Amino acid sequence: MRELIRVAPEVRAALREGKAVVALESTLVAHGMPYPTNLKTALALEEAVREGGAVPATVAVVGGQVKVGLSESDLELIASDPDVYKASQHDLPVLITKRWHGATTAAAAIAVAGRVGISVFATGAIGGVHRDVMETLDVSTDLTEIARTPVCVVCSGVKTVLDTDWTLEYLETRGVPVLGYQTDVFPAFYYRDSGCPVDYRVESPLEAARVMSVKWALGFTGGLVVANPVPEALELDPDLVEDAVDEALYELEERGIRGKAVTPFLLQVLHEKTEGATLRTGVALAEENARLAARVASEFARLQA
Ligand code: PSU
Ligand code: MN
Repeated sequence: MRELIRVAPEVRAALREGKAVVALESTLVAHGMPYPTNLKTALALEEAVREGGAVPATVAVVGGQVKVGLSESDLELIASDPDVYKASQHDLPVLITKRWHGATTAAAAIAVAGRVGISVFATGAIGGVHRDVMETLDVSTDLTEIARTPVCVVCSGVKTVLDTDWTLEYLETRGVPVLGYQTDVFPAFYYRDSGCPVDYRVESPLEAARVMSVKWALGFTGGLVVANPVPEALELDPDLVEDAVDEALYELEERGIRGKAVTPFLLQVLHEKTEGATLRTGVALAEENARLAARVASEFARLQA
């Protein structure tokens, strides 16, 4: 049987030696922003992980093979090929069978990270419970995957288009600790305060790494969320964002868009309505998260040594 998951030599060596590795998704690159901004962003995220002291492992499906750690030509393909599929966890077996290309969502990247022994993942903001969940039953697989795979997810909260309260309820139900990084409130992606408190605040990467170690030492399954608010200097005006969200949700309804197209469509409309402000802030905060994830991964590696 052909190798289903191919781990890049640098990533494999780091894992073997117990060094820090951070997994990154690629949907954000393929379906979240235009070329070539997206390629630059992908490279900047990897660079931020290195600055934080870890090895980056961007996950994607290239010609039906899951790759953990991409070459520059893989990144170029994922960033520029219009036929790259948005691959969540449930899409992976099909994409492999059909030998297609796929950009992995948070859910798929976390699932793969868990399979190969990577303990920390970073993205901008995760998926969650949609505001129209009562009609659509739309809950992102990101949440179910975090609940079952032992990976610490560093993000700036959930996407602004979602219902934050319900998403936190769901994570609580599924036994996922949510830690505010130097904050008492759960962030709202492009701005710092969603209005929802977090149960626990951690002050340092080491404290987050300790909670991870203890959760898994107890034999508990599943992951954790470390919520890192966008830096104050970069945060957008909540009213500006919420107005754009209302308009985006209205357009979504008008066009009858459903399923996996929902999140990319909403983000695209936000970028347009805010004249690129959400795009710029989204890129900047993802870099911050990649850097913090690398520091958490470094502390975790030290605790395991
Ligand atoms: N960021 C973007 N565009 C996206 C996503 C993030 O700019 O499409 C993705 C993430 O990969 C996240 C996914 O995992 O959206 C959630 O999609 P859904 O709500 O369909 O599960
Ligand atoms: Mn969905």
